[in-house]
Amino acid sequence: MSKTLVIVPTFNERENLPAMARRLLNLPVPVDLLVVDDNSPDGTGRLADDLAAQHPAIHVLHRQEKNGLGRAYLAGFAWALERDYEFIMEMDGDFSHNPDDIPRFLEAAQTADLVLGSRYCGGIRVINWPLKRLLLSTSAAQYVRLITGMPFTDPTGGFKCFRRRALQSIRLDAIQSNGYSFQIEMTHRIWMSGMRVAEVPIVFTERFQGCSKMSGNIVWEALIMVWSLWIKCAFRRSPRKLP
Ligand SMILES: Nc1nc2c(ncn2[C@@H]2O[C@H](COP(=O)(O)OP(=O)(O)OP(=O)(O)O)[C@@H](O)[C@H]2O)c(=O)[nH]1
Ligand SMILES: [Mg+2]
Repeated sequence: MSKTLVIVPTFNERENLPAMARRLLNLPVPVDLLVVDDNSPDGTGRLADDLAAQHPAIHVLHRQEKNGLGRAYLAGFAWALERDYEFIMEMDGDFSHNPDDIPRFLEAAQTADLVLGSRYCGGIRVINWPLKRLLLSTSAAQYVRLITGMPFTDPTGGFKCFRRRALQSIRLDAIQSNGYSFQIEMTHRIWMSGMRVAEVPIVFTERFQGCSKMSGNIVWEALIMVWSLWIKCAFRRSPRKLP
């Protein structure tokens, strides 16, 4: 068993999953893969089972219905914490995130509890997005920073590496949000608990295969949730100092 688990949530990713698994297994650092599939109608779950039967480093969690990215990750985190993984990663299964970046996350995680992949530190690195979507994402990043005080350049990003202790420092069963706001809420809780958070630059490439699950609801959820995070931590805009 590797010390690193890469959790990939999937919903209708059959075109991407075999290539993704191959790329992960061929990295210069050993990683295990956990596919969390929400009963994809295109048979991604069965495909994942076939891959898992061939490779001991591949595991699959099946969930009965499509329940959003956040719930899928929470199930994956619980699975990881029941085992001995030290580095627990989130990554999209549509190649928007480049698996070759994983060693840089692991290097940064030697001295951090949470490493965020950032599309926006030191410039903008997003490929194949319409201007409208880029503006939505960069404005959301500034909005989150303004309200919560979190000094990170890309708080809605979904390419991340958690140290085991970072996930253990928060109550995972209290996480409420699901879409983009899930990413913001996880980072906010860990940052507020006094853990060390680092950023590594990444290039984000919009999917070439399969279909998008982005919706207006996800955006609204994030806009509102940011205020509730700030209120819940008694209007504090900086983390507590650890003893
Ligand atoms: N298990 C599970 N996976 C999901 C769900 N929604 C999305 N995913 C997966 O999460 C990853 C990111 O989802 P995307 O569809 O790329 O969502 P997005 O990045 O917001 O949208 P686009 O990049 O525009 O396609 C992909 O691997 C999806 O298959 C869900 O409800 N359940
Ligand atoms: Mg995507």
